[in-house]
Amino acid sequence: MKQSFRWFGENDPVQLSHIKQSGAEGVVTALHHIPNGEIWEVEEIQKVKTRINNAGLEWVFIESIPVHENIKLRKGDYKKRMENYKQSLKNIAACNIKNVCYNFMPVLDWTRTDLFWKLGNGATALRFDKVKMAIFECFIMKRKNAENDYSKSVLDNAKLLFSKMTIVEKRNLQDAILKGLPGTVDDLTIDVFKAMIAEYDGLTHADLKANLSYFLNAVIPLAEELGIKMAIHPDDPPIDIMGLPRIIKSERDLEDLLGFIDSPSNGITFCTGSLGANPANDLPKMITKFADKIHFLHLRNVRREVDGSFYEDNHLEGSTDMYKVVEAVLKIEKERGVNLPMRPDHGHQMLHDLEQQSAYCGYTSIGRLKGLAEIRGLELGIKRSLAL
Ligand code: DNO
Repeated sequence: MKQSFRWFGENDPVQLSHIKQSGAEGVVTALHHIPNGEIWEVEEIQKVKTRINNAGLEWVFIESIPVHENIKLRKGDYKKRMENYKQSLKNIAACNIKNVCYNFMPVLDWTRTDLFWKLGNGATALRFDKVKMAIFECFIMKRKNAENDYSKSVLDNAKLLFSKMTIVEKRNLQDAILKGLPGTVDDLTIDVFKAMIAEYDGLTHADLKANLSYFLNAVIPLAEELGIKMAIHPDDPPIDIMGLPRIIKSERDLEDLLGFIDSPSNGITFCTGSLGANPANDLPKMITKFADKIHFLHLRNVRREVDGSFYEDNHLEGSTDMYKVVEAVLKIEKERGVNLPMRPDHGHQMLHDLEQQSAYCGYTSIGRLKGLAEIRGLELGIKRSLAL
């Protein structure tokens, strides 16, 4: 695996010089200052690339060139937005960057209810709590018919917890969902959020899949011509939330995606955290099955709970057998003769990072460093023992 670290650009407290010290050789980043749907100009791309190279690192994956909402909806100026997307692909290829991660989640990208959930050892983790999600949907944003999407026991717990929450706790929950997470495109208010959701009224899973297929059939031939690998990120969490359809949650969804257009450029970001939150997903089996369509790896481990909640555990613990995952990855790498870019993804906030409030949630340096180090050791051990 090509060990990498995500970097959020100039304002990221984790600097390129820190990433270099982690032992990673690759950087994963995006032009975060360019509004979603606009063209990435060569000059801007080159500036970031040069900074990364000057730090002795390589820009191994773009995460992400976001897909504009109008493309997901196939509405309004979606044709212009698709042309912009294609132009951005041409421009990154001109800078010799050939790997692009993207997602097709409506309105929200990744979602958590707790950004600083205390672990027993004093560190904090990201958490998705089903009961808190129900509180947000049913009692804070008051989405019509939201109650129908939750079991009676979750709703009962939600009512009880909501009655005890302080104003600050309610505000923190709202902020965690609407504007807490790094890498997401917008900071949203409830009103704007409701209006964005309303755009999806009546849009089914099949419709959204058709729109994804339409998008891919427009961009993948160009990507293939340019030698670019597109790698879709699975939905996180892998369930429908806010009444919105989510379509990249399971093995079946990934089969559908690959069937939309057969090309080496139509591939997957295999995120063991997102896919691992769905208990039906057998991750090592899926790695073996989708072998040559996996272009990028996000390795992290969530611990699932019975009601559908989960939190980000240590990278080698949690509900996913990371040994089996890395073993499967190393086998497909050997067969394909590739070294796949991997980033350790969400780490715990711990040690000195607990005092550094400016660090991005899930993207502090020490927690990710620990995750990377653990996975690096696991990789070495498996390689040696299997003589890979
Ligand atoms: C969260 C990330 C996601 C991911 C996008 C890719 O930590 O994995 O925000 O970057 O979904 O488009």
